[in-house]
Amino acid sequence: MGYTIAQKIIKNHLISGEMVVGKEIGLKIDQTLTQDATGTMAYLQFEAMGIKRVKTELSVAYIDHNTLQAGFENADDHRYIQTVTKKHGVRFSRPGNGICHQVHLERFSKPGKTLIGSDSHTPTAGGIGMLGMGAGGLDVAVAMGGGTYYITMPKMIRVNLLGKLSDYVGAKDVILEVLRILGVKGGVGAIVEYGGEGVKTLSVPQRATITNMGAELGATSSIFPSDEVTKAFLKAEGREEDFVELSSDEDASFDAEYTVDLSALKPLTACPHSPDNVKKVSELSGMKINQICIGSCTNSSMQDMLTVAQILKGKTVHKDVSLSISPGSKQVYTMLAECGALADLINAGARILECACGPCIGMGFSPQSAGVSLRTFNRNFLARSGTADAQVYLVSPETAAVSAITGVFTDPTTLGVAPKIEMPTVFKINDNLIELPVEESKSDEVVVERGPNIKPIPVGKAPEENLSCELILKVGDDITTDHIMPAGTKVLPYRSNVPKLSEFCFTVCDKDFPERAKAKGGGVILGGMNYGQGSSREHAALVPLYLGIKAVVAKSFARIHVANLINFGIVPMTLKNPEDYEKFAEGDCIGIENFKNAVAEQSHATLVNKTTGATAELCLQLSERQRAILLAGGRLNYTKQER
Ligand code: MIC
Ligand code: SF4
Repeated sequence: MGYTIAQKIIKNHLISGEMVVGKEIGLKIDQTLTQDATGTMAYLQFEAMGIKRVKTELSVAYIDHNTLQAGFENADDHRYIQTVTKKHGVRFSRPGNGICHQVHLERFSKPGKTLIGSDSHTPTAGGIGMLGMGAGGLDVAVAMGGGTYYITMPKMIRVNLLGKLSDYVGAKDVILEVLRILGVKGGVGAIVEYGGEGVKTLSVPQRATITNMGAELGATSSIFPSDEVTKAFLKAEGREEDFVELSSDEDASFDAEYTVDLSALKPLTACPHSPDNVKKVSELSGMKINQICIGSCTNSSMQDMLTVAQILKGKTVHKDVSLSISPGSKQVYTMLAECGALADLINAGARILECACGPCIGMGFSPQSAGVSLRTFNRNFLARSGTADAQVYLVSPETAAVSAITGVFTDPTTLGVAPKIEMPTVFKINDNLIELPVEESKSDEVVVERGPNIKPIPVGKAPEENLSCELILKVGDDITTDHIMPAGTKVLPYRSNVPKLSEFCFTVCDKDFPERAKAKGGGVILGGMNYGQGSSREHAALVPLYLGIKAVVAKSFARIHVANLINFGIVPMTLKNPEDYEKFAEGDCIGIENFKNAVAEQSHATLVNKTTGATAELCLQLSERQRAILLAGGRLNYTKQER
């Protein structure tokens, strides 16, 4: 039987395990990327491993998240990343060069190769036929050191694209439609491959919009074939030699198949507070809007920006709307300036921001109280914008730009024929903001600079023989890492300072949680389905570890988060019968007899509610390697023991 695109790449990079769905496999990683909000931790961990030089084909450190620099903290972390990468062989993309996924797509991504990044939207590279996966910073550090990256062998989902997008319907509407069909848990344990005759009608940046938001499906990755369109993109980037053709075999088999007819698609929006809460824009038409933000790694390419500029040209942004625009990269920004489209945006009244994550991660542009904000981003989780009662809707650049003029939710297709944009066939290439590392022989001369904001990383402990503690927090379904460890202007500066970060842990759900956890010395958390969806931030495991969390019991977990929990020695367990969730209340005394032994070798354990006498069966779905990591109290201890 033939292979899918992802199976071919996996086969070429397989180091350990069998390609059997659900089994753990180890992969060789060709490239890594980090960003600054997760990068400081990743490089601290890389340093702790004592490896002199990265062993990947290419590793890049981007500065794009914490660029507000309201205090010294971010600038200090940037300096640390700049010096540590120079020493150890990593390229450094300076602030101002753009958002990691956009720049990586333009300058470094290669069809057929593997990439892991300490950011959940690393599958953006799937737009070019690369297998990109989000991972915790520690996993990225290990891969930089030449270590294997472990995942569960995913099943394969195929989405067949038919026809061609109509005027004013964008690639964003395609992925919103897939999210409508599959939901935020629909891609868990799977790689989504796009195929069908509609593929060739989509440019690489459009494909990347679709693979980017595969993260919101919970998918391990998403991928497109590498074809003539890919070749033309690489040629425009002056990298034609990186092209290889890639498609799935005729007889490749998929675990599930879906079809999206591009020609029939209408503009869509994801309503608050989940990317799968999808409706037609027309259903909301006329709703008053306070703010619009265009940009992020989902929708900030030259094509997106030219589309927006064409719509705004000669118009004025509605008086009650504040519009921000963040181009995705320096390449896009420069080209916009040179072709005059930037002037069209400025003239219309858009507030132009630097090419960085910005409002997407709550770094500025928080909406007014209960404000309605339309964003071309990928996440509309509760409070992520920085305003607790804001109503964030995810839309395409087309819908955003048209609504910016009218001031109300507007279906852009009601405007009829869209103005045509001229896409350049050659892009502006200038990698002057990518700093190269020093040669290995000179690495001793580089002094790594560490600011006072960098605090030691908490280290886990081996599980206790018998677990006995409090159920310190009970939360519902689809808890995101933005609930566990919020971001935004007040919190992001402390990404390298876990004690300070702990003051914000879970405060979106329960403002007393940090104090309570500290006073009680931690305990166990009970969650619902898809616990830990969203970001790759390992802080969502590190900070609970610091607060004394020993285990998390949930109905199910998100992929990257469960790997992060294990990496830091917090034991993830699932409820065998999800209804047992009701048998436990916050504050109950709970226990697991022979806990350590269960972690070491049992697939089941019994959770006892000592307050009520109720019990629940728990499943420990762990590989031998994961058990060994947990018994060592986390991956750093485990790696030290291994040497
Ligand atoms: C996000 O979009 O949530 C982030 C910020 O890019 C995160 C990484 C982080 O928390 O630093 C992600 O998606 O992994
Ligand atoms: Fe940055 Fe937003 Fe993309 Fe995360 S989702 S990498 S915060 S632009």
